Amino acid sequence: MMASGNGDKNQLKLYSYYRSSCSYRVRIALNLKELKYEYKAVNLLKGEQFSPEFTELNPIGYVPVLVDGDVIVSDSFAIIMYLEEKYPQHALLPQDLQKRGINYQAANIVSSSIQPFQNIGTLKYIEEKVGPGENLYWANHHITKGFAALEKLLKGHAGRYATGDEVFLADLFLAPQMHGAIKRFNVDMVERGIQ
Ligand SMILES: N[C@@H](CCC(=O)N[C@@H](CS)C(=O)NCC(=O)O)C(=O)O
Repeated sequence: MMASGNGDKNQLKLYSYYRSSCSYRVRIALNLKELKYEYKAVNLLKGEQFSPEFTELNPIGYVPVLVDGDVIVSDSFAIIMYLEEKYPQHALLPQDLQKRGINYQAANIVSSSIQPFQNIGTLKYIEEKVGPGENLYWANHHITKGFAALEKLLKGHAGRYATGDEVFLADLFLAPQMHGAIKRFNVDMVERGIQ
C-alpha cells in the first residue's frame, strides 16, 4: 500500500509509480529545481490508484499527485506549471514566446495524443473488448503517429534538446515517453531518426 513518510506537513510529497511516464515528468522537474520531496509509492499493478485513500487526493485515480502543504495538485502538466510558478529556479519555460508555444505543443502531443492511448486502463480495455494482443498494436500505432508529428514539429527548433541547448518543458515529456516507447512497446526510434 502507499508508503507513509515522516509526516512533515511542509515537505513536498509526490504520489508516483516508478514505471509511470507521467510521474517521471514530475520527478525530472523536481530534480531540476532541486526540490526535496517525500516519495509516496502507488502500485498501479496492484490497483492502489483505486483505493479510497488515493481517490480522495485524485478522484480520477491516476498518478502523479503532488501535495505541497495544504495544496493538492494532480496531472503532470498542472503540477509542473504549479512548480514553475511557485519555485522559479531552473526555469522550465523559455523566454522566447514562439519557443514557449512549441514546448506547450510538444508536451501536449505527448500528454493528450500519445500517453492516454497506452495507459494501463486503456490497454486493459482494448485487450478485453477487442482481443488478446490487440492493445499492443493499438499502442504502437498511436506512439508512432505521435512521434512522427513531434519529429516534424521540432525540426528547426531542436539543439541538444527538443527546443535548443537547454532542457525545457518539452524534454520533460519527451524523455519518459521515448523511454517507455523503446522499453515497453519496442518502438524502433532509431529508424525514426529520433534517438
Ligand atoms: N494527464 C494525466 C494522466 C495521468 C495518467 O494517465 N497516469 C497513469 C500513469 S502514467 C495512471 O495513473 N494510470 C493508472 C490507470 O490507468 O489505472 C497526467 O499527465 O498526469
